[in-house]
Amino acid sequence: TLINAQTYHANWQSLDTRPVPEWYRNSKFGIFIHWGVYAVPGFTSKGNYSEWYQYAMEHGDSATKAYHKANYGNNTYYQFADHFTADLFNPDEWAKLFEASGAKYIVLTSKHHDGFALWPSKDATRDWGFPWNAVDAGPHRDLLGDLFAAVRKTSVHPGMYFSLYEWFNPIWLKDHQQYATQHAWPQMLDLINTYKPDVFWTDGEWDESDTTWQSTKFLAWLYNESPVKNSVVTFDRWGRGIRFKHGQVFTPEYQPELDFADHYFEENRGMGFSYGYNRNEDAWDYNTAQSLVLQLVDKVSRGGNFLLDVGPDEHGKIPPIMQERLLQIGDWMKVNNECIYNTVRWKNTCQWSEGKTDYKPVRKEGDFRASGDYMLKLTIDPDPGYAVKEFFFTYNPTANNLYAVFAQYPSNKKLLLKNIKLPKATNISFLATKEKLTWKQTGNNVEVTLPDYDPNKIKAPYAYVIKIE
Ligand code: FUL
Repeated sequence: TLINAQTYHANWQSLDTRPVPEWYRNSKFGIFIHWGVYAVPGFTSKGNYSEWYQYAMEHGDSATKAYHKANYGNNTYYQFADHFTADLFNPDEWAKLFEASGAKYIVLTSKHHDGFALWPSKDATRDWGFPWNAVDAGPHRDLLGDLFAAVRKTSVHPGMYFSLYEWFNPIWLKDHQQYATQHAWPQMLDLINTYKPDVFWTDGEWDESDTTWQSTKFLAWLYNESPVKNSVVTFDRWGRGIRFKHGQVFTPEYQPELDFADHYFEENRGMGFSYGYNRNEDAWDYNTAQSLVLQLVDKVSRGGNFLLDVGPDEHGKIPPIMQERLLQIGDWMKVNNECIYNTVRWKNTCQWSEGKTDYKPVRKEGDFRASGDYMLKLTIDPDPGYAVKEFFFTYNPTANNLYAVFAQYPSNKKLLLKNIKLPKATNISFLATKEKLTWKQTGNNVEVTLPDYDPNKIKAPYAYVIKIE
């Protein structure tokens, strides 16, 4: 589909007809990066977002206030910029790590709600009245430009997050409309024209209407005239009341229970509870590799994408536990990515206990931001002696291949796919080793016999895949 085959008008009716770019739909997996001055304290109480440090400080969050007092006395949030050194930042290493994870795009915070710009935004320094971007202050380096350049040497698409509002910007505090016109709008044009991102992920929209932000005017320009009009993907955070209603890709945030059969979506979340690095989190607050792989598969089986966040520290290092998770996902992807890339939602997204097809992830009791094993609770039995009946399905329409993904390897080596009729000539294989499997149709069901499980043959035993072609 030619994305620019038509002219888009500055209203949702027209803008909503723009197809979601194919490269993005086929990519399925992206890396979110929340990096900024908030990485210096890198703190919040468990279950909260550390990138909200300044807000928590100013609005009297007791844990943040106590932490700040004890470690930084009367220093202001703005003084953190001096310690945001990025002295160990190696963009080529980051890019290689992202590529190794199997992700196909990144979304870097060009600017979060604190207004600090990771690129040399003259609008930032001018409107704040002091150096407030990564070239004028802190690392004195165009962090965004350098990461984009590195990523462009790989198979990963460069993209950025952009917060429309800024909590304490002097102009915002005075007049929202003036702020939108004088500050946010020129910054958006600057970012698109200078860095030509393939992903433009707005946020911080909720305090104003799409009229104040001039969202539809911006999108019409972006889709019709901008240098990325053919490639760029956008989302649904464009003004109060717009999310989950208008815009290109819907953005559930720690909301795994939401399903969008009729609209493209991308679930985003951190590996623990926060987006920015939170040094208060422990190993057990992080999702396991298996949980993250299954969450990716869950999104993909519903036809969506998964945007998984990392929070680098103030030196520019991605915390090793996050690196490790990305590498683990990558190990799994190397063997199994065929069931991820270029797939769509099949008629059944999953088969759950006893043939149900309406499985929904559940949150752990009492947790707003469910930790990772919310789904595993339902599925993982380390050694089921019975036939496994729980699957996620993904479908490649071009090749006409169906994939069934399951999380436990049964000791009796049996799988039972319910209500599926397969032609006699169907081939079923074990994706990790390409071994051909025997199967038989019994009434409405298909019984598959797996190979003997040899852990040496399977590098990343987080989820197993059979290919039905
Ligand atoms: C939210 C923000 O407030 C969070 O800090 C984070 O950036 C998330 C992706 O979007 O609405």
